[in-house]
Amino acid sequence: MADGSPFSAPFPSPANRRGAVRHDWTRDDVQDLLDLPFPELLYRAQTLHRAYFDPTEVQISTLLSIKTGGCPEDCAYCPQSSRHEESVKAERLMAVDRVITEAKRAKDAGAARFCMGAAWRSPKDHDLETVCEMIEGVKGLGLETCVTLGMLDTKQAHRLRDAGLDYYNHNIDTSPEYYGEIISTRTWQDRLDTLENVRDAGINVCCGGIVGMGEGEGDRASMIATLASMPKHPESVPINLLVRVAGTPLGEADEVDPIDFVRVIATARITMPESHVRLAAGRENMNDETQTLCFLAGANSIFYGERLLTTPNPAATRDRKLLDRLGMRTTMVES
Ligand code: SAM
Ligand code: DTB
Ligand code: SF4
Repeated sequence: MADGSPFSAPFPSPANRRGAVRHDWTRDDVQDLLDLPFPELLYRAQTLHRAYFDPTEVQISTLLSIKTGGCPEDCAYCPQSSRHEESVKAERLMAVDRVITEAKRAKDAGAARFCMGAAWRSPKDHDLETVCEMIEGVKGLGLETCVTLGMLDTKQAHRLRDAGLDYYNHNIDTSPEYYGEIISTRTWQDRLDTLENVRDAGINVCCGGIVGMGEGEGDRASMIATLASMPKHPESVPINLLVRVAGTPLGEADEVDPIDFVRVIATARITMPESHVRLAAGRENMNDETQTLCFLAGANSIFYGERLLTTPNPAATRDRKLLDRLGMRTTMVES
């Protein structure tokens, strides 16, 4: 909890937190939470949120696509896969100085973390060296660093750790049961292996999933149970609402009931109370009231800035206005 918050006093001190954090969540346990009456679910989520965080504070991360398009993988949701009809145009890996310029801009706009994404199955060794230069440069600005580069082996994870990387993003995306409907070019076990390599290298883990890919409610429970039963919970848990991009197999997926989406956020908050739960992709198509419910359900991180990787995100001015209306503030960066 940040020092100096006018709200510090009423929150329970760490000594007063109720119970140990659980790592044995089953799909049924999570389903029971998802099925709670909405007021009860939100009450539980808010109670835990307050025990661990200042509920008026939101962490902000800015994304940059450092290598766009031309990806050989077949993730059904992703506009960067070269296997889909209208995938985005493939570009080369960005130059280091351009990345640093973008990171400075993000810092000036108030971001605490700079996340760099590459449309790779896994990084090639010479590209990884360039990414390490980017990490060193971005860290030099006083920003936290995060990258998402696809699958990593142990050696690559250690190389990133040595470059000073703070977070690695690698999502499980959905439940183990539904996974095969979404991706065929890498296995569920491949995902878990990368996550383990990142964890073992001592890098913080950013791992979440996507809601709205045609999954059943049971899949949502199973996805959250998978995350919440990890021996150490991911430090950041991005919950993405599918951005439906025309030309991808999920371009015409059914809309998600906003209340159901808020339920997923609340369930992530309850099961992983120490983690930052990010209201990630999908805010561009969400009204202020739904986003507000997400914050009330325990979301305490957002992607900030006009673009995600290839798709639009709300303008920073709209986000500032909403946070001001709510009397909320962003986590400040030490510099
Ligand atoms: N290529 C790397 C990989 O897949 O691991 C890194 C980049 S990839 C774009 C990172 C994550 O973005 C995906 O795992 C997925 O969860 C999320 N994502 C991609 N397209 C999305 C979409 N249309 N809507 C919501 N989330 C999306
Ligand atoms: C995450 O969970 N969501 C971000 C980030 N991690 C890399 C990506 C969202 C991508 C949305 C589609 C796009 O802009 O291409
Ligand atoms: Fe490639 Fe990542 Fe998109 Fe999958 S999600 S197609 S691996 S960029």
